[in-house]
Amino acid sequence: MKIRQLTIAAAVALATLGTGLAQAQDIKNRLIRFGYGLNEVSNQGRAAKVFADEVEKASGGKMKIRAIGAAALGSDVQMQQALIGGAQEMMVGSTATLVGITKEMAIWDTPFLFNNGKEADAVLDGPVGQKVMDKLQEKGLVGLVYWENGFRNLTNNKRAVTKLEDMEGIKLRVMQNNVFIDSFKTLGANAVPLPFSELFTALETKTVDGQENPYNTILSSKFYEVQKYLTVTNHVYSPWIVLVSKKYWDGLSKDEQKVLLDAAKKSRDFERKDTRAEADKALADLRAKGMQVNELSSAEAGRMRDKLSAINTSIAANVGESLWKEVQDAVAQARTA
Ligand code: TK8
Repeated sequence: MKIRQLTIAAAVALATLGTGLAQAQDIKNRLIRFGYGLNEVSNQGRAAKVFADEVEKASGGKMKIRAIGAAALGSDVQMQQALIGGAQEMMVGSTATLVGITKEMAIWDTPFLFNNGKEADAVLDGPVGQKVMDKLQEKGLVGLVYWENGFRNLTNNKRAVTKLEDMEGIKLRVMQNNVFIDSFKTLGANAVPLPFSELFTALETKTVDGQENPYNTILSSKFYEVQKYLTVTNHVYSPWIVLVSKKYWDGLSKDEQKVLLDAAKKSRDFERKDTRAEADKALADLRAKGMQVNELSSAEAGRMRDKLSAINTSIAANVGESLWKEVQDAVAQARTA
């Protein structure tokens, strides 16, 4: 008897060892669709793969992420709605397209809010970043982490934009968000909100003259094929946010939630490193692909900045003065850290 019990105990111990810790945890077989807008060969695609691998590893192969890029599951806005309704489990996309759902998200659209990635990380990963993220819950979304989309720069096919007046009349695609529409109207452009998934075609067919996105995206989405001029404006830092459907999240065990959150954090750390390393190379690549790149003189950059500061008042009013102040304080703190 004794020996038999021992044998069973040994077998159980071996099985646990073999499949890892996941065995002892409350983890079921799960298939999770994780949608994103850019190509597989992009910073977004690479980080989605890291996320998928981490989830698989931490769950002992039980939780599988099916990462689906190129907006094959829909644009950011469509995916957000699918998550809220419970028809899709996860996505990563722009915070800017969430403003219609959670107005506080507009704080991240403040022009020239961050000077560099270090400031962005400190504020987004800090208490105020979490607070804004948590606002999504009452709307049916759970935010896990912020990834870096990056500092946005302007491209167009009409003319080299070297001064404020050059923006006049340029039909510029912007994200579906009032702060972006107002920002570019203020600068004199004709702002046209469109989903990212329609952007390449809109540029190709000349429905719009230009757009603005980080270097990495201009490269990975091949906008250089349909855009001649690039102006280094760095006018705003865009985060991406990794989201889970709240309906789906609430049905997961604590262990399963932890697998997703831990993997999301690992993917974030990878993504920011990768994105920054790529951004350093992307501008040279875009030049090599034939784009005509120009920087703004500091006087012109200053004029643009001054014009855009008019937007701040309306952002503060929309997100609430106290949140506005909290974010300003957090930025100031990150700046002196
Ligand atoms: C990709 C978008 C993109 C964003 C945009 O789905 O819409 O211009 O910068 O990264 O989220």
